[in-house]
Amino acid sequence: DGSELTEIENYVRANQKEPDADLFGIAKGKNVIMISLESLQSFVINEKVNGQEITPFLNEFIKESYYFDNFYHQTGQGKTSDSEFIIENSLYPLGRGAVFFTNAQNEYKAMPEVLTEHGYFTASLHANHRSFWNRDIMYDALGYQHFYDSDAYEITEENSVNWGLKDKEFFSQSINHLKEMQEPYYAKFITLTNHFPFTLNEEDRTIDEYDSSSNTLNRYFPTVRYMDEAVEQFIHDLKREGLYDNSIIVLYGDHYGISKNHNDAMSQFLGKEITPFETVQLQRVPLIIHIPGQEGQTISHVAGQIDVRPTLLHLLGIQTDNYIELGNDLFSDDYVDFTVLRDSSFITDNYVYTMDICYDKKTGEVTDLQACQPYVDIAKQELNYSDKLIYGDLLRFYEKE
Ligand code: GP9
Ligand code: MN
Repeated sequence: DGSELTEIENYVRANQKEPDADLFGIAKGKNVIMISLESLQSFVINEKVNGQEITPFLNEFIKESYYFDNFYHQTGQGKTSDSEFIIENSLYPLGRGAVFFTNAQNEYKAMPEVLTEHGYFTASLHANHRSFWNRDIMYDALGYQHFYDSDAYEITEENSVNWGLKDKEFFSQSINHLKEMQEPYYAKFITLTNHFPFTLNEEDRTIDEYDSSSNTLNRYFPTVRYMDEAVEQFIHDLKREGLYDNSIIVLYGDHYGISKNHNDAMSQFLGKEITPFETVQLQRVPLIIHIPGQEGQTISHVAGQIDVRPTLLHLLGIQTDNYIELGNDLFSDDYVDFTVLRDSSFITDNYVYTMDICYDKKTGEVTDLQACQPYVDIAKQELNYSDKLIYGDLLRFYEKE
């Protein structure tokens, strides 16, 4: 009811942080290009396999971008759709099921809707059937004006692999859609090739597979490299079309690609045992924000997908103090290092808490549970508030200018 919403609103307001004065509005009126990088985990960034760089393009691109190297995915069973939900609402996904299916009839105030109110054209581009993950229904609730789904692409046997259209084809065909959009636009591109089971045509494999007991992990590296090349090609095309300098480009990993089932092989690759602490650290995915005219910087704040929306809206010069968001602006001077994962694990600047164990973040050693205790209830409360908002459809009661 209304009183629950008031309690949550008070909590949100109490935790809200002032945006950075210099960066607020730095990208005002620019196009926003979001790129969802399928199953991309941070452990491949600046790493090699068989002596070869895995993501040579991204490794260069992060040097001229803001790169967040302690950024965690917060998805649950809804996988890609959960990542979309978190990023566009600054709310958590659900502990069970996919919110895209279970609560698509809710009232939201998602980023596409907010940006529409600020004169943006908003679109999602993804070469899969529109009903997958219930996107056709949920995108209306999120306020998307257009969905370029598989019908908007030329998909053949030759240009497809694994789940569908190859990423390089997807991006090159997407350029035409982009050129037709009214500016400024918010365009979200969802890649697909680097998806389990990571199959790739021989001619697209430019680095060798890894050699371990897990064929899944072995195949992961060449498909990650393929996606890296696809993004490189896209950035190149954006420059060629004169679309690069007028756009803020946000790239993020949607969720993990390598599950715990491959811990032995993962342990071989990383050269260390995969403890519960390491499992949490493996939930890091890249977040890269490229702003024209800004120099690159690596930022090591402990952060999560929930923080993308306030960060981005502030860069665009849009105040967020009237919205119900559970994340915070990563550029705020007052940003607090604290991120909660969907399974109630959490990370602070000093500790990692998971499976009722408290770890020292710097050493990975088990430490006194008391050290983590103050945050346990806060983490549960965050998730609880988010669940209440979704299950109670509470945003329908929320009306603010
Ligand atoms: C499907 C794509 C992949 O459209 O988003 O979904 P996933 O299995 O990663 O959630
Ligand atoms: Mn995915």
